[in-house]
Amino acid sequence: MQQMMQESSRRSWLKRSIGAAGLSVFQVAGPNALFGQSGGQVIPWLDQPPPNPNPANIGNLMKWEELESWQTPANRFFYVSHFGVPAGLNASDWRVEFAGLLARPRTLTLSDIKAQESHEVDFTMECSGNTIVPGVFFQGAVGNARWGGARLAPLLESMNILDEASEVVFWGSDTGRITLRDNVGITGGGRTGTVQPDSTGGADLTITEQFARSMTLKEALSRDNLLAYQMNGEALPPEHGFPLRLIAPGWYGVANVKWLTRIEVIDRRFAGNFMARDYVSVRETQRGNNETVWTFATVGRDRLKSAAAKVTRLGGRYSIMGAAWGAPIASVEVQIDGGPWRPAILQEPAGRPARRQRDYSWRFWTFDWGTPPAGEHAIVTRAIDLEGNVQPAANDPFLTGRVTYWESNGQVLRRVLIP
Ligand SMILES: Nc1nc2c(c(=O)[nH]1)N[C@H]1C(S)=C(S)[C@@H](COP(=O)(O)O)O[C@H]1N2
Ligand SMILES: [Mo]
Repeated sequence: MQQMMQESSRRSWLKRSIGAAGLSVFQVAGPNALFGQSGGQVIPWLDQPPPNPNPANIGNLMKWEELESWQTPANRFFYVSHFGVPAGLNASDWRVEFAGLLARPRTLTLSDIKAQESHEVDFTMECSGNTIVPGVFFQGAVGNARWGGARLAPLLESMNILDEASEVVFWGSDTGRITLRDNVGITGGGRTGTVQPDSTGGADLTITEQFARSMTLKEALSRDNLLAYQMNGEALPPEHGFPLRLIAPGWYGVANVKWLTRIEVIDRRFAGNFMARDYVSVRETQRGNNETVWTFATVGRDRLKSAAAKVTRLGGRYSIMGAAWGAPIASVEVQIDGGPWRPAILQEPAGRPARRQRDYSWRFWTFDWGTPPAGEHAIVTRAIDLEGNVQPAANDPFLTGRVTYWESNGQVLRRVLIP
């Protein structure tokens, strides 16, 4: 992910966007009943995202102009696999070990998990690396699927969680080499680590680390968390965690550990690579008299967000369509060329299930733009959740205080040229 932003610099982006502007209107026409439209010609955004900078580990990034279905087909759902897809995934001998502070720990097969009562949750998953630079850059690492599996909480509880337990670690089977700077201790590299002197007179330690993420025990025991083996009613595809993954609705993608092999209950904070070094939001804040305080927070729960997906033209009239997610959505508003905020209409597309205990899936919305004047226009949207929280402006001090790009849920500005 680090690499993703470096290579997606503003400058290289701008070059490409000038090229894209020359295209003017292209034809991505087709029926679009989903957004309450019978058809229409899609006007491509002037600000196109850069190509996927890391195709080995990131794929199927959504093209917003092509957003058509409320449920994202599994074979078009983005994936982020930091260490690639593990080789030799096999359902028949898959085991998930429950370990640590449990009085009656067990190791379960996939059949054991499937023998539990099955549940489904519609959950829009977004990678917290999805990032905006106002007006220029937006990534398509977001999708909505119906995940199916067994509830985690009753399984954990059946193994008698010990009193001192406070945290649960979810381990994937995938591993990668991780370098810790200046970290060589008295035992050197251990059995498998390698030690490399660095330029500052210290030494770097490189070890093989398993992908892992943790939650507090209370968070892990949420009734919504699933040990999932299904995506949209089918077995999970390999790139999405086959045969078993954690689905933690309401959390950013990184918490949803794929290729799950071990669930460990511990009595302290877990500080693995993806909790404490990567996927850490760093912010600079001012306190009192020019005192600068840096804060560090691991990426956690989803944040309220919306984006325009596309502008379409039908019979001389223009519409804007998009999505809102990250929290239960109350409304979405659209601002054009810095004018007043105006309400969009929330859609209830066919195929959307009756409301369940908590809604974790995106809402689509439409906005009747009428007949805007020819020329370039800027479109900004903001979502408002059921508690009245408003998606922050891109220049909100909370967002601009950050020096990392994680959890960029600021209002997204898109540019379009009306011919
Ligand atoms: N084991 C494992 N789980 C993982 C990852 C990973 O690299 N390894 N990537 C995480 C990240 S950063 C994201 S955004 C989501 C993406 O889920 P998907 O690939 O099914 O879309 O998976 C998460 N779970
Ligand atoms: Mo991610």
